[in-house]
Parts: sequence; structure tokens; C-alpha cells
Amino acid sequence: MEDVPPVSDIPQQKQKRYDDIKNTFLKKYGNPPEFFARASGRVNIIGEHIDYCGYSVLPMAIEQDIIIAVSHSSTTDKIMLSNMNPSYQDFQCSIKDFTISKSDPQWFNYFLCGVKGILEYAKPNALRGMTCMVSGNVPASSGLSSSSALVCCAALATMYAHGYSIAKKELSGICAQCERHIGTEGGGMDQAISFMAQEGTAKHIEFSPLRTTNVRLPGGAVFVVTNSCVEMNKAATSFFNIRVVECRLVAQIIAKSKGLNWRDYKRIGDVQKALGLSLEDALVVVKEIFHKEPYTKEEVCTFLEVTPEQLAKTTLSTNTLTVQSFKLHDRATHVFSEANRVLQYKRICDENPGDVLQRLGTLMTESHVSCRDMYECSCTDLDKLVDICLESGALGSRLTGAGWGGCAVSMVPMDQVEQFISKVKENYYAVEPSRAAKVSSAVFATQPGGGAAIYKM
Ligand code: ADP
Ligand code: NG1
Repeated sequence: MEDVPPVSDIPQQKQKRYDDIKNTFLKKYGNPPEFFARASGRVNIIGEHIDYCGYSVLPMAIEQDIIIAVSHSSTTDKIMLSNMNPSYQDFQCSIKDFTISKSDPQWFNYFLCGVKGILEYAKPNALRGMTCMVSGNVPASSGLSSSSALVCCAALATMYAHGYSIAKKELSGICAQCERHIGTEGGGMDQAISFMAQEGTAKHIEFSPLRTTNVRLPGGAVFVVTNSCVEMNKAATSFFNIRVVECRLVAQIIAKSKGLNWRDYKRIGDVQKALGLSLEDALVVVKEIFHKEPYTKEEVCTFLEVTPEQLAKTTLSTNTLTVQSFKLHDRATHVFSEANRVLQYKRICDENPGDVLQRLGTLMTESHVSCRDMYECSCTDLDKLVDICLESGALGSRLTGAGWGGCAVSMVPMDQVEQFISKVKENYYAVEPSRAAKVSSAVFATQPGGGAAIYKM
């Protein structure tokens, strides 16, 4: 039997939340839901902005999740969506015919990505209408993967409503692909951890082919998430896709410099493999090939011997067509060094020698510095928060997720967690009323949570 998402009863300790969703569903639609789908957010411990380059990452699922209550019927083709959070407006469309807008990332478009993923994969003969109530408590646009939790949950709901049982690995791949309909060109970390997570263990996730290995986090420390309260929606801006394109250019320019057919390469990891380089050697190659100053589009085109129109086809994406400048040296330096940090982190966790906490903490902080200075995906508030976390007793602290705002994850000695949290609250949250108002959901210690599941009524 392949490893498919479990179908089970609602966990007793969560019953109240599910009852609330069920009652809201009943009030809204006049009949009860038939089942619930659930998929969690995640915190990435280390390995930022490298999944889409083909490199491994090390996240864990968090308790915060998206839950969808669903009833379905073969006598209607309607998808009806409502959300427990009134700021997400009701939406309906036909399951037979809908479009996903790339220029307007409204919440229901993420849901439709999940639906589309399953329909394209399974191609059901008989489509069923679905009536849904969505409830989510993953902080949105904060690097904890609320968007993928919604996409994965919608895909799982569509799968179950249509009577399919699809392996977790397949679902991870389907959802990594289908979330791209929203316009962002992510890797597959978020969708993989959402399906493949297991309670009590972080996961080392490798790509092509997708493979996950349990990572036992060291005893004696707790991972604490703190939200900078700066939101950044990936699909509404081009920050994220610009980095993806810069990495693609790094891959193609290294390939061309080394005599490979550069048009065959989109991911840095694939070029490194083709050249048989170690990550350390790859960093030397970066110094050899790239200058520190940003590359103009013209320079890139001249080097690759293409016109700007051809570059648009080989390398760019819809929302990066007008970008004129690319910082290739620094992006490449981040990617190779971060890929190396992930492997070191995992090795230290596996070997578990005496002084692990200091060494793991150092790797996390180095990762933040690289994200901040080389990848330029942090922001002033988030840097300030990371500094405060380090001053408040964290052994390591870093931005987590896409960045440009969102959360930091800190590794804190177990016996100092309370003190750490109160210092961070005092120095980051209490100083600003808008942050203070959000502090109760903005700071939390977290344990590795479980993967996506279906719950029967
Ligand atoms: P993240 O880093 O959390 O994945 P994104 O900016 O990529 O952030 O995606 C956030 C978007 O996901 C929100 O703007 C919203 O459209 C959708 N979303 C997140 N949580 C919910 C929710 N509970 N209900 C509906 N939509 C949600
Ligand atoms: P967030 O924005 O934190 O959910 C995004 C990407 C990941 C990965 C990280 C950066 C999507 C759906 N997610 O995560 O694949 O690239 O940024 O490490 O695009």
C-alpha cells in the first residue's frame, strides 16, 4: 500500500475547532459537511531559497493549519467557497470551467490551484460540485507557507470528494506544480512538508526525485517563531520571481562558461551535478566567472548570444520581463553556501556530538546573514527582530520562508525559553502598538507537527 494521506477520526483535543467549523458550515449552507481536509503550514529551519535550485532543505510542519469542511455532489458542478475569516469573501464558480488569475492573487485562486492540480492529474469522468467552509490560522504572507497549506488542503479535499486515493509523494509533486498557476515559481518544499510531515520529527527534503529523511532535532533546545508583522505576498510582487530568474541565469551562465548547452539548464543544482563539482568548488567557480557588480540585461544577452525577446523565452517569467539588472555573484554565493549549511546541519543532528547546539545555532545565524546580505530577501524590521532574538538568548536566529518580511525562527535553550520570549516581547513588540496588538499569535514555540489528513464526520 502506497503511503497515502490518512483518513481518520477528528483528534479529540481538536474537536472544538472542528465543531465550530461544522456549525458555521451548517448555518451557511443548511446541511452539515461530509468530511474535513487539513494541511499544515511549516517553519523552515534552514535551507532558504534553494529548493527551486534543486537543493535540499530542512523544514518541519507547525500546528497552525488550514481546515476545509466539505460536502460534495454529482448533481451540481458548482464550487462554493466561504471562509471563517470574513475578510476573505465568498466565491463560486463551475468546477468544469474556471480560470486562475495570475495578476490578482485573491484567496480563492489558491483554492482553485489545488482543484486544478487534481483534475489535471486524475482526469475524473464525472466531476462533482463541492461546497466548502475554509478555516485557517497560519499567519498569511509571513513565511509560514499559508498559501501552500491552502493549495494542498484544497487538492486533498478535491481528491477525496472525487473518490481518489493518491500517494503523498504524488500529491506533493502535483501541488508544487499547480501552485505555480498563481504566478510564483517556487520549489517544492512547502507542499512536500505539508503532505510528508510526521509528528515529532523535522524532515530533510531532497528533490528530483523527491525523498524525505527524518531529522531528529537536538534535545535541550526549542524552536521559537516570531513574526516581524511585516507581510509580503509573493504573488502580488515580483521579488520572489526575480530571485528565481537570477538563479536561472546563474545556472545558464555557468553552463555556457563551462562549455555545456546552457539552454538545457534551469536549475543551479543540475549544472553543479553535470560539472561534477563539490559545493566548495562551485563557490570557487562563482568567483572565477561572475563579477560582483550587477549584470545588465544587455550584458547577459550578449554573453548568452540571445536577443531580449529570446531571453524572455529561455529564462524570464511573466512578471520579470522588464527587470534590467541581475546580481548574479551574490545570489550564486548564497545558493551554494546555503546548500552546504543544510548538509552540515543535518550531519550535526545525525551525529549528535556534545556541542551541537552552538554549532547548529551558528549555522542558522550564518544563513540569515547570507539571506540578508547576499540574497537580499530580508527587511529592516526582520533584521532588527533577528538581532533582538540573538540578544535575548537565542543560539541562532534567521528569517524563515521567502522573507522580505514575515517570521524569524530562533533556536533557544530549553531552560531559557520563557525569559527569551518575554525579552523579545518587551524589545520588539511592546515598542510599537501595531505589533503589540498582534503579539499573542506572533510569538510561539513550536514542535514538529503531522502531515495532511482527511477527517471523517
Ligand atoms: P505565505 O508565505 O504564507 O505562503 P503568500 O503571500 O504566498 O504567503 O500567500 C498568502 C495568501 O494565501 C493570502 O494572501 C491568501 O490569499 C491565502 N491565504 C492564506 N491563509 C488563508 C486563509 N486562512 N484563508 C484564505 N486564504 C488564505
Ligand atoms: P513561503 O513564501 O515561505 O511559503 C517560498 C516558496 C518555497 C521556498 C521559500 C524560500 C512557494 C509556494 N514557496 O515559501 O518553495 O522557495 O519561499 O525558501 O513558492
